[in-house]
Amino acid sequence: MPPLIDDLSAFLQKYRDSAYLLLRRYRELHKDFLLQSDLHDTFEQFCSEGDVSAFRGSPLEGLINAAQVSVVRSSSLLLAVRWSVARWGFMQIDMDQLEVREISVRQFLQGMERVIDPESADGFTLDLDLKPFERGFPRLREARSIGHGAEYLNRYLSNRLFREIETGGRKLLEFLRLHRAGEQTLLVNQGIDSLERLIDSLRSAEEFLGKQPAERPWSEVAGEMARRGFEPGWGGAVGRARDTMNLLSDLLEAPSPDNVARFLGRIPMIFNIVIMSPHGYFGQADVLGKPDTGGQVVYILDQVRALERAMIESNRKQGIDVTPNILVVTRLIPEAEGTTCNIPLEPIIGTQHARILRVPFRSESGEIVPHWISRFLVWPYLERFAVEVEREIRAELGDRPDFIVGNYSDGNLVASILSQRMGVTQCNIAHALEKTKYLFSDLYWKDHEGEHNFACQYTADLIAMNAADFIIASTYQEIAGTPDSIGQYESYQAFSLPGLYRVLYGIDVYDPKFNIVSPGADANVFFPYGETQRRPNELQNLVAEMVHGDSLERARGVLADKSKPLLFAMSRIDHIKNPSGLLEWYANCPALRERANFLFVGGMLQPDEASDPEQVEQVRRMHELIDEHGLDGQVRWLEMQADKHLVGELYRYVADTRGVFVQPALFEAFGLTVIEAMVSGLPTFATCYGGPAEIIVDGVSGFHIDPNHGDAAAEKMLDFLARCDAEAGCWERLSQGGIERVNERYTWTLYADRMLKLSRIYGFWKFISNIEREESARYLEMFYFLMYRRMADKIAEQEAERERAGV
Ligand code: UDP
Ligand code: LCN
Repeated sequence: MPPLIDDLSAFLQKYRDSAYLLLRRYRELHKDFLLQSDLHDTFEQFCSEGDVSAFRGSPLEGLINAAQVSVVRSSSLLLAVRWSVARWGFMQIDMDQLEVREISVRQFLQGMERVIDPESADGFTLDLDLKPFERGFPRLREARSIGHGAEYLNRYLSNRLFREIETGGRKLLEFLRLHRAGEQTLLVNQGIDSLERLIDSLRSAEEFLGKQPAERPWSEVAGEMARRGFEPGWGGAVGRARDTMNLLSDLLEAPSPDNVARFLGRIPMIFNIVIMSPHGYFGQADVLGKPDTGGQVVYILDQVRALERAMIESNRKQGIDVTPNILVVTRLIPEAEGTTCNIPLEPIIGTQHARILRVPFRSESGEIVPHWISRFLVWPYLERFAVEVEREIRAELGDRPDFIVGNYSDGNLVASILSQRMGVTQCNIAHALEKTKYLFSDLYWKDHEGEHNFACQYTADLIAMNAADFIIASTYQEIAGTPDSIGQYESYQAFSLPGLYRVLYGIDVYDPKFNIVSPGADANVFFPYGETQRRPNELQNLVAEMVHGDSLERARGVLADKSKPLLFAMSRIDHIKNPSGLLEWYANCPALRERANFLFVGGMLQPDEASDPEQVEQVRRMHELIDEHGLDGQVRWLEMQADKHLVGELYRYVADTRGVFVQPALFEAFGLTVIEAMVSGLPTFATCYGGPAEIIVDGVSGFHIDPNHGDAAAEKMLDFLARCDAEAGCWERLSQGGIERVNERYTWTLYADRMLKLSRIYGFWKFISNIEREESARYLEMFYFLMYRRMADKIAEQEAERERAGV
């Protein structure tokens, strides 16, 4: 609970001298910005030194503990205070007068801007504020409901829609009349032209169907049903069709969130899906490890297979003979570097009809861009790309799609352009937002121009987040963080790009558009080590040779004592993944080195094969550590492995050695490797920053480690391995805990069912709320044209300049 300003003022006045001394300490840190740790540690230090017992449990301590960041300006301390999940307040303390007052978000942001760009802070700056568009739109109230938007929306819809049952019923009928599959009319035909007619026809149809055997196919009653005004889509057989009609009758009589959800969940609405993923190398083989190419590709390919299965099954149940069509749309790269990224259309393995459609990036003059482009530089191409994509998908599908899914900032922006142009329901998936990865990357956006271009990216994010009908997050923390840390989406609520614009209200994580739908791991590839009959012998031998063999081809280090368990880590080799951090903890812990070998799979062994300076640094550092600590007999480093069946066997092989998996990232948005390792039966130690903190229940299905405290992390691993020696069944308990956790929560079947349900619920919601949404759409359009486009053009100019200069 926020302390009342009056209580705070009274406290500061009562303990004036001590409070003054504490605040002086903050000034003496001589920093413009104080982080949570600065505020907290200084407070603790101060309390431990003097007789200030009154500070304990005081309103001042409450304030300091909740403050996330503060700005020190002469005698003022401005604080951004997070009272609870995504509930913010802003305060100013006069450190001389010891007076405190509440300030607005604008005043706080201006305070930050004054440090960086005083002229623009006090000048006339654009305030981006989407709050006025909230009018009348529902908002969740409880932090625990965040991420369950669809459930909330069902409650809201059943109330709003049927507040006046007649109006609600008519609206629903209008919606039902929209549905078609190609030329085929679905659900209701022209014969049902009023709510009264619908209710009568339903009665008659239910009575008729009630006399038929449940298993009788719809085709045999289709004629009778059409006479009553009903077309296919109610059920493949009489039993299911009757059920669906009962659901609708119940809903028209007494709507409840449950029957709204169940009825909408059955409506055949989605036959054609477009999934946007422009950047990187999107392919089915030999792409992982290429720049900007990682888990997102794995996620989408698995997602497509699961969605197609679920759509086929749902069509079958509803009695619709339509083949679902899924197109993954990505960039065509003529200089494909040994991948298939130069092929315009490619069937997706393991599906019946899904395809990858590749469309090139074009320069302003229309020429195809031949080479790969970093994800930080794609912005100038996206609008032209979107227009060409629209033409291509209409040609491929013969129509507009029913549903568009965006991925990452660029894919989400293109999805919102297409959704707007074609009037299609849009969903966003972030995978990883960049904003929380780099401290103050918004405030210091100018330092990132040319390389990361975050200002343009965050602008695209704001547009796409607000345009999306719904947003899928892999975990709760991705949306709203934890009680102590800020969520990735939450960080877009209020921030400033000094000199460009200031966001007073960018996105609200209490918006019911947010839903948690977690991905899974491909169950055909990643399965428990104990399922020995499923494990191919040849792969087992190959993996044994790779890990415990002596060949140094594309490998470094040969394990001297092959009987030890393995500490296994696998990731792209970059700064945020922190493989060199883990190697350093291992190197500095002799007991751990004694107890286990270290296996790292990822990246490249030669720094000159790396594609960016961060990678070069990681590769160099890994070699340096191995040299410095003489680790060649205890460490085996294999270059990244692109064959997923081999990777699946690697996890299981490590489990055979009674080893563990370690994921030491400084921050991990979700972490597919974490669930792959867990479901393979490997006890997993993973970073406490990001998704893994939620995936793993510490001590039950794995362990959390803090990458900022490597010694403690190494101790935790050592302690576990020692316990496994002393206590029979200890390793197996954790191994089983991980398998169960993944099977319960992280499977593609769960994912696809929920995703399809959401697309129907939000499709209906979009239909109902279309008029109100137009207002914010116009505002966003303006923002796109006046802000985003300008920024994208600037990046294009920068790049052209670099090219001219031959950089
Ligand atoms: N991966 C792989 N070979 C490697 C390294 C990683 O096949 O050498 C796969 C891994 O199995 C996982 C994906 O790449 O499916 C990485 O996804 P994650 O979400 O862990 O991280 P990202 O790379 O997306 O940040
Ligand atoms: C991107 C990341 O950084 C990972 O944390 C995710 O697991 C991956 O995308 C798939 O969503």
